[in-house]
Amino acid sequence: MKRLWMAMAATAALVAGCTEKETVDTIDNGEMPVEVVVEVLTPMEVAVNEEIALEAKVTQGDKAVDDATVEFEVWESGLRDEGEMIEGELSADGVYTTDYTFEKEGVYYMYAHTTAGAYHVMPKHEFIVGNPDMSKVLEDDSSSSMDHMKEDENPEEEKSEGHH
Ligand SMILES: [Cu+2]
Repeated sequence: MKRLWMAMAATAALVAGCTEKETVDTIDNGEMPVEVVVEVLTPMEVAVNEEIALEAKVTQGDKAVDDATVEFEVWESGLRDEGEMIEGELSADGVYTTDYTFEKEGVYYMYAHTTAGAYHVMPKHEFIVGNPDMSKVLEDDSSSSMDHMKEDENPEEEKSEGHH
């Protein structure tokens, strides 16, 4: 079981889904738009009952993006319906932050829903909070879709994320 979680953790930081808007940019200007990249800076292993910073850095090419909107969606594995959505504030060049405290040990997931211009990018991140009993962690079957997006047309793609 532990090994499975480690494998999942390795893929968790990768960018997932939500690419439908990117095509908008290619119309008319004839050049390939520069991709927006969102990197979650918060470590995967965090302490329980300790205030930490949820943090993501937004760049486009070699430029920091300071006018993006970053919403951190955080939920305990298997309990996405009970998750919360917190907007990050610009705290440094291209870096969006909010304080957060995990009050219970467990495995958690986060999407850093990031909108920058015509782009929507939402990297997924996994947290191991404290020392959870892995045998009691619920499986997380949430997809990369959310209500502001259409359903994933290709659910298989999400499962294989990280294997390219
Ligand atoms: Cu999103």
